[in-house]
Amino acid sequence: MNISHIEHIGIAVKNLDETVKYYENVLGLKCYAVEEVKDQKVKTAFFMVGQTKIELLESTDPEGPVGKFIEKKGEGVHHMAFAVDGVASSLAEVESKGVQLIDKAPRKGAEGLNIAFLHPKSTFGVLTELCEKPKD
Ligand code: CMX
Repeated sequence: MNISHIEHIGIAVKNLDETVKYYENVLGLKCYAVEEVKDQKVKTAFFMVGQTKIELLESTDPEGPVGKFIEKKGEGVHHMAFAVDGVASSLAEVESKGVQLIDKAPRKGAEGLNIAFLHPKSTFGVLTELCEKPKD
């Protein structure tokens, strides 16, 4: 598998608007996009930090992945996403090495990326996302 960089860090928050204010007014970052990802039951806000993004995640449904995470663990770092060359081939490789997949095949995520998640139970506690820009 070829990881080029950390594409983004996902952070679960209770209130997107309030958290965006902190990132903008205290950290001096600029929110460049807000997007609802309906099938993931989240509203997201993005900031660029070098070549890595911060993705804030507010749940739109208490039964969604971020809603359940906040209920159990509270706000905080939710996942780490690596930019890879070939999500499908990377999935096949990590599965062959015994890692449990959440997504068996790439699917569409925020910003139109092809994404797939690895289960935190087999990645030493860090929910891990592999992603890449679709090749057009
Ligand atoms: N990081 C680390 N561990 C996590 C976790 C996270 N984000 N979310 C859940 N877990 C842990 C739970 O605490 C639990 O641990 P214990 O068994 O020790 O209590 C374990 O994983 C399994 O949890 P679960 O309750 O059985 O399963 P859930 O129904 O909570 O699902 C997960 C967990 C990771 C499979 C699910 O959240 C998932 O499929 N995530 C992928 C999709 C996603 O997170 N989407 C939101 C972001 C979308 C985006 O970026 O646009």
